[in-house]
Amino acid sequence: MKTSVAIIGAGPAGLSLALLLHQAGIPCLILERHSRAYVESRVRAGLLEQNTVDLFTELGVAGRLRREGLEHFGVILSFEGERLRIPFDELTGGRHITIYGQQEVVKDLVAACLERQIEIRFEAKAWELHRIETEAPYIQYIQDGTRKSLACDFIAACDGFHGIGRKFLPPGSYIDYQTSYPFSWLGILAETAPSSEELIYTFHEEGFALHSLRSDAISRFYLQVDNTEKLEDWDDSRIWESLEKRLFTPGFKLQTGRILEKSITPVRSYMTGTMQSGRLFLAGDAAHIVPPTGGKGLNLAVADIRWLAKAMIAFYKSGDEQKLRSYSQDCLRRIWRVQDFSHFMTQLFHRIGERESLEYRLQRSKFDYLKISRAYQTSLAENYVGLKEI
Ligand code: FAS
Ligand code: PHB
Repeated sequence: MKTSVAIIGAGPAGLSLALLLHQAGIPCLILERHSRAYVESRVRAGLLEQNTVDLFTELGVAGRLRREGLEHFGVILSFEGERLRIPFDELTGGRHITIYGQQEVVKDLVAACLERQIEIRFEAKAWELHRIETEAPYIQYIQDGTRKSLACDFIAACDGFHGIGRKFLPPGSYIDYQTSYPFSWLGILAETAPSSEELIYTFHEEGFALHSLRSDAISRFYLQVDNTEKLEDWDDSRIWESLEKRLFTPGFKLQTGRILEKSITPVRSYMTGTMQSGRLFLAGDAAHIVPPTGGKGLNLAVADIRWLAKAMIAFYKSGDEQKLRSYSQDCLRRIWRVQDFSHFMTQLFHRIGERESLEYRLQRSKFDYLKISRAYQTSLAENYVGLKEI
């Protein structure tokens, strides 16, 4: 079996790449280790930058997103109960974000791929990559207990942080940058009306919390927890009590309800110094992880794909290999910017030091400066909604 571009992973990165290549008439095929039901049910991100929505619109897959997605023109930052609203649209010439669950994005992209006869082989686990330094690489994968091969011109490893793509970059060919924060995020999806029309990021001496939403009947919350904590340490009442405390401000009423889903995700930064070797290209979480505080993971994956699709299309249409050669540095400009912004938001809102520690004083100072500086608010706003170009 041969295709032009073999894509590993049916997440936002792999699916978007397949749709862009198909739109340009370039054959591709996706190998996905899990079932369709599994990938469409994973509850993860929810914040889409305008660039991401624009890409999905260009691909003709944004119909439901535009009907059901929630456009937000501002965000609320809170520090020990003091609220500050950042009006994105005023500060960035009208740019804004859309709240729409990642599982809904994946459902829309999978449906579009299947409608357009883009082949996705579910429950097909890529196992080994071969001859990536030649013009005829191939993937060995396992499906239905049988080892199979897929020959191709290019391998796009869109297989996430725990995928195999990174493992096949030549040892010593790249620098690993990484840091783990001393806390994780406990995320819940709750059957309750949002307690605020906009997202609220809050610093509290007990820890960070985030109020997000999915619809007028579903809310999404996150709590900072220690890395040693497990889901069983957090029953529903403890979760609601903590959210109540951390989101408190006079007049605020937290709406509670049935918790539909719970997960704990470590907060970390990771990235490789290069995202390619020969005919192997990495995109999305396969190449980088950012702290979720900036709501960037999915958006960064889609930003990589814009570059990768452009490079592959140039190769197939005119034999031009320049964009393939510059793929990593084209992506890395935005990735470093997003790493820095995500680190800034993480440092600002999570409990790191004790009260009156240096860390706490610096956090307090940042928030006080945000309150008085339009320039500082504009910097935060343009990074939060996503830079148009970088
Ligand atoms: P993905 O991980 O989404 O997709 C990779 C795909 O490759 C998966 O379907 C996997 O099954 C498949 N795969 C892996 N190995 C394979 C193999 N060997 N063969 C075949 N297929 C293989 N980002 C935010 O912005 N905000 C959030 O709140 C947020 N919360 C998150 C919570 C969790 C629990 C996790 C894990 C991530 C979260 N993220 C969040 C980040 C997340 O949204 C990612 O950035 C986004 O999924 C990246 O998309 P992809 O790069 O496509 O990777
Ligand atoms: C979400 O709604 O899942 C979400 C929103 C903003 C973030 C992280 C997650 O920074």
